[in-house]
Amino acid sequence: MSTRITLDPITRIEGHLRIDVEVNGGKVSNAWSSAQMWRGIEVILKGRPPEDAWSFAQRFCGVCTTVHAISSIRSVEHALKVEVPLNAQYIRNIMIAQHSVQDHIVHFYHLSALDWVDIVSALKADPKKTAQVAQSISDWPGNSEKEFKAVQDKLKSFVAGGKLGIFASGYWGHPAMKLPPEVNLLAVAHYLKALDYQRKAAQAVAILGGKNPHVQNLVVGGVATAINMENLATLNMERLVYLKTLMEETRDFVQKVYYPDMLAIASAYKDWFKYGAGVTNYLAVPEFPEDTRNTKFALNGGIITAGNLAAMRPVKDHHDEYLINNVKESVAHAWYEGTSSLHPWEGETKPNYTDFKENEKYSWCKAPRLDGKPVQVGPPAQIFAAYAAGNPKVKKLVDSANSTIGIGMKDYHSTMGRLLARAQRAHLMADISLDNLDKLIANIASGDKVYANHTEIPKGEYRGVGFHEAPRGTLSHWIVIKNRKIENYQAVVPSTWNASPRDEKGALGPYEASLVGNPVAQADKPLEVLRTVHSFDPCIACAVHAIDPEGKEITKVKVL
Ligand code: NFE
Ligand code: MG
Repeated sequence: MSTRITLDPITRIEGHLRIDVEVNGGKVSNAWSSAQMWRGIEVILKGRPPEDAWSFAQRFCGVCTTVHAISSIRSVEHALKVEVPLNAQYIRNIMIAQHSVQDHIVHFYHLSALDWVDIVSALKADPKKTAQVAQSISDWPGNSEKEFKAVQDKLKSFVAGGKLGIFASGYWGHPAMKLPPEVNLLAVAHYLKALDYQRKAAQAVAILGGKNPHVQNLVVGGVATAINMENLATLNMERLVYLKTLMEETRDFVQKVYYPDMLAIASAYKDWFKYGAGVTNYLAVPEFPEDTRNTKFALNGGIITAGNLAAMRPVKDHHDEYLINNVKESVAHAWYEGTSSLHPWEGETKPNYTDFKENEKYSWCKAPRLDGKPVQVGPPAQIFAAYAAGNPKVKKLVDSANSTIGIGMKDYHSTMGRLLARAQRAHLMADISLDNLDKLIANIASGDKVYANHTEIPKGEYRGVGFHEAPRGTLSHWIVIKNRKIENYQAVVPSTWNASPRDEKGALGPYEASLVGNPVAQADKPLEVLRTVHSFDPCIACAVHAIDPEGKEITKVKVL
């Protein structure tokens, strides 16, 4: 007999997501992903000046704010063939890398760790043994018995007072929770520490961007971060040194706390490398430009079909014609008029809400497809592309993790693979941030003080696309400019690719496909479903860019 479970809303994500699964014999046999909010910012952008687009577009989301500003400004620069001075590229690179560091720390500890870590079990831990475990996997100075004891005492007082607060109503004691009490206490302590370190990364973004979330320092053709080493200006030596200190602290947290914790959790839950593969076509674009025309990058991009790394098709730059020509968004099962599948430059956003109809329309999320196929985006795609291209830094990091855990590249097509690849990406981002800071300082020292190429929007018609490899994967903003105004604007966002509903051919989107085959031990506590959905780090504001529609009351499972 099959059981239908509706999880609505899924929590510990951004936005409003409903997931429906059918469970047969303790396994998921079918799944639907339904984005439950609509914003319509693509519509708001029409008719506005292209030079303002980035400032509106980054309001798609309050989580990955910087990324929409970057993609948007790149779309205008691409349309008008504007080069970006090196100082501006380095400043943008530091902002986006630090944004990723912040985003990945929050995802691991605050949004997904509690799917694997049993808070209540941490009460039974011996803090001394916890310190021994922690010190055996990392030399981070914060891992002391005193620290772990203090966290446990705090937790005990919460529980004694009946106030678990943010930790209330979790699936504590669930049979799928497997960590020993000592590791659970370690993770709870780091959960709390992570709050401080994510803030430091956000501060680094704000130093350069003027504000976080939502940076203020972009202009078409560069940045508006004035460089003046002699006087007090936006960016002087004092600010650069402070930035470096913050970025070194977060690097140490990522590499000596987050990364070892990730390896420990992956080793304890090795069975989760078997579940959650779903769509094994992947896309990543290259990121962290090192020239003025977006043709040379620190991290590789590529297209992988049916999980075949050996046949990876590199995406060498942000002008890749195959990629530009082969993206389409289907609305066959999405709450928009018609059943079309359109290229983003011809894309339409005409809402048509019908309520949840599983065989017809059931989501606000469009279904992007590459060459007609569903594609998974996100950290595994970037790790696969860079690994297959032989990127030495990526290979070294990944090979070492694989030998520690006892896995191979094929294991990354999974729920745990997604978490591991994200931690690897965070590890790389922490170094890339500091590397770009060194490059910025060296470039300024060489006498280059240019931070923008002044750009006027010309008359006529132009089309552009701005690619960016965001924390959740490949982001693209598509713009059509006509007579100095935005004629059309479409964003195809990482969570749109991954949260997408079925397309006109009935092919499941990545969330949906990844759930099929997942175990579910207790239908009223579908922890395993959450593990897989959370592994993508969903962001529905991005995916649908909310008016909450008046949803009908449905059978709900309360989830943490
Ligand atoms: Ni709103 Fe986002 C990222 C973008 S969505 S979080 O990363 O773009 O997937
Ligand atoms: Mg869109």
